[in-house]
Amino acid sequence: MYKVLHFGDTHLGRKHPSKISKKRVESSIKAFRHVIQKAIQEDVDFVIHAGDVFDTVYPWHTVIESAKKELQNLEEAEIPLYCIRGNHDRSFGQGRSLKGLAIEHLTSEYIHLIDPQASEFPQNGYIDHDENIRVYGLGYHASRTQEILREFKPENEKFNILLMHDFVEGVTRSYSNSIPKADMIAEKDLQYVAIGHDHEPNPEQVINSTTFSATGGTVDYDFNTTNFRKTFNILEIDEENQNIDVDNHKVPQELELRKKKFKVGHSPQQIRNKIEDEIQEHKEYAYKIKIQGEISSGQEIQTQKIADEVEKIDQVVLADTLLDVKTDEVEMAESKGEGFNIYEHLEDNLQQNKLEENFIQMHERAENMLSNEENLTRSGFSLQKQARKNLREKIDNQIFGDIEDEA
Ligand SMILES: [Mn+2]
Repeated sequence: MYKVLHFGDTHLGRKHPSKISKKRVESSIKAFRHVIQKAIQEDVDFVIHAGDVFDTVYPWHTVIESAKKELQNLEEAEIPLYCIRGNHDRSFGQGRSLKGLAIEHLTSEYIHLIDPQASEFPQNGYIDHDENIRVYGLGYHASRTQEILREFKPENEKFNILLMHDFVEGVTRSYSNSIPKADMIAEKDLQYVAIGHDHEPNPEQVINSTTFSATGGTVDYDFNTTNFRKTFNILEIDEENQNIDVDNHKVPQELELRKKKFKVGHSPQQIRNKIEDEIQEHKEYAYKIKIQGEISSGQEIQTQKIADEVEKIDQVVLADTLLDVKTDEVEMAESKGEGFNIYEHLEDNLQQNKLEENFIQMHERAENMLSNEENLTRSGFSLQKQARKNLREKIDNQIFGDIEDEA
């Protein structure tokens, strides 16, 4: 029997939103600490991390130091960690060679970065934990992942675990046809597939005797629109009968984003009182306050005063006020603080005609492409020609239907 801890998408050093970057960075480290401490308490045999250890290849140097400190506790408990490179753990240097940076600072005999090039998988893509368990690791390889996995065939008598970092159709959310499919992976002789990349956790699934699990992240990534659970798994593996018990646990958050709606007419003080009533002592909060309703023309709502009043509460580190009000003449939507928010704009304006979901997906797709440095020009700010073309085609498809299928 083996006990294993599986987590991922820890995004250490995540700074967004910049107004509370320090709090956010601390919160990413606290979540990481919580999970590592659990591994030690539970005395697991080893830990697996499914990618995006760091949020960026250049985090604050204190972030790398903190990560090392937490991992040193793991090392002292003699618990090995097997991890892979997520899309946030990668960067490309001259000649398109892969550079490691932040993640490569994590060197110790107990930390194993399984990091094969696409062409090296599976030969250099695994580590034998011992004579019973083999851990395959495939980092983020963008559109190549599906093809790499199609060719892959584990040939051994061991209990095989695969760490991967991508969406998987049939298990996670999916935005494209080029992502690997769970059914295809389930044809291989794999017992457990640990999936990173999707920050929304998905309950484990057994397909053709392969257990798939995507735990999601340990911190709130976008800190704006989504509110996914933050989780990790503790696995109990019976390697002889190839049986796995998956126990999903919550990662507590000491910094929480809350959204709250108020009707027009509440005073800043009233809003503050309402919020004060619901906060807990040992936590910190960022509040997004939406004021909704109808106002007569000329009537003003003091968004900044509301934010200021709410920020007077000790545990509130950030408050933003958004207006969603109607007047007789024009519809207004004004935001204070961080400025224009595309998700909220889409949410507010597209609900009625059901385009909302489509537009959010398009935006997410563009954002995903922009977060992959392979798609970017030298400057690192804009998409290369080919990537632009791909994006345009995909968006065309989304708007006008799948043209290829009709041909
Ligand atoms: Mn991620």
